[in-house]
Amino acid sequence: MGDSMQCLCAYAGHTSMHRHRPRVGKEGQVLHRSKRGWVWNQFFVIEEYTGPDPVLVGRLHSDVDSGNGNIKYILSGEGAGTIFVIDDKTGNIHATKTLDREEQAQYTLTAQAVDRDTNKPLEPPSEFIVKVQDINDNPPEFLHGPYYARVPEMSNVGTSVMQVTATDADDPTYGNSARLVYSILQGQPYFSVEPQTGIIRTALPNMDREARQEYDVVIQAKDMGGHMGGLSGTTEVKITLTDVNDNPPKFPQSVYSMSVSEDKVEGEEVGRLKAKDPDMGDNGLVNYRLTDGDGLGMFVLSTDSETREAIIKLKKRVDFETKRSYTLKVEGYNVHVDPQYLAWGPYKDEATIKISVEDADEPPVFVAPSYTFEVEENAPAGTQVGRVHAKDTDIDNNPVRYMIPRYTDVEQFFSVNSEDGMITTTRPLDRETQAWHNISVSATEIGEALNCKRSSTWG
Ligand SMILES: [Ca+2]
Ligand SMILES: [Ca+2]
Ligand SMILES: [Ca+2]
Ligand SMILES: [Ca+2]
Repeated sequence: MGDSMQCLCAYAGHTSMHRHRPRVGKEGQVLHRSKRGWVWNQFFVIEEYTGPDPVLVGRLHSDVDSGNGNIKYILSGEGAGTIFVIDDKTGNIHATKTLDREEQAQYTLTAQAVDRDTNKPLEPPSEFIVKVQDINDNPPEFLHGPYYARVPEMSNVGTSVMQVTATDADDPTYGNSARLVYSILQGQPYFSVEPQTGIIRTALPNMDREARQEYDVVIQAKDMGGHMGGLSGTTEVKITLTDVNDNPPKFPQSVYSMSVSEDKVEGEEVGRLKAKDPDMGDNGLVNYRLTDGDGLGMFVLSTDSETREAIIKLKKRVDFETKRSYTLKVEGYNVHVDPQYLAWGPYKDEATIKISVEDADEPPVFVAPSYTFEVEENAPAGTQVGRVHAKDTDIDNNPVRYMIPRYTDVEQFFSVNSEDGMITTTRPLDRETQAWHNISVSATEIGEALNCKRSSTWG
């Protein structure tokens, strides 16, 4: 066997379509043995081929084969005898199964030509590779979707929200089967996606969380460079706008009317008001302070930590007869202001509170807290002892009626004129028996249940 005879050739089957494959005559691919080894040593089989007959992968041929059947071609290696079968006479290699490149992209096999009778090698064994040629049979997939992303409201157009990435199981090194282009199917005009990178960006200025907080965006990845006929996959991206402080507090009314009765004591609640702020958390937190008004000394302001209302309370008791109305100016302001949105401020609002003082029906008051009268012993019944006097302090100035409660003068030594308060004896008194009589007189406003008792002491 001279060198010129040492040529084992192989011819490729019809389904091989690799564009880099050198053309060798009309037969197609051939494995050609030279002195230094196989000139090229790859077969190509297209994946997922589902024709009626087994695919002809290629053909081994030795130059020493004269066609009389003396040569036996032997195939060994990955898939030999199962996936790849060889006709040992003709050297034809067929694939018996459908191949999936994404499962196994290539097979390493060994070709041999031996003498059919002696089994002596006519050629040294040589390795070659069957490459499974890609077709675009895998759509892009977003393995990590659905996605959740957050971006501050009012972000500038083009602010990056997040990057989504799809994977494609097809061959990235060959053709466009795995060349992906991203597009946005849902979510315009608010958001956009960069076709090459999958980076989602804001696309509209002044997106306002207080108007709308959630966006359901759908991103598509398409292979074949996004062209017609490509396969595609989609994913959902839930985008939430996060809050910034872009709303100043606002009192719903500019003037609030409240009233307080003069009989209320210090610390009593007079009224509440609340400024609205649609922002969230600290951005919507409103504090209050009294800034002005003639009621500054009479009222105090506190804040209900739960309802965030301003509470006006009495600092001192008010008196209807002295002053009947007060004014307060209340400011509601954001504690946490974002310097970026200062121009939309000021982040405060002012309201006026008008507080009217209500007249309370106060009981009549005796002119003196106590009275001391004298009367001689043995003075006849009906002797005038003295006069007590109580006044209604209210504006109405109702008439007052007097009486002596029975328990303060059990033996009824005295009587009082119910209209003018004159106290008289009912019988002569005996100093040696009792030198002092302590009695009480009550004064009652006509038509009211209020009364006031003042003791009248007589000795
Ligand atoms: Ca594929
Ligand atoms: Ca693909
Ligand atoms: Ca705010
Ligand atoms: Ca906001």
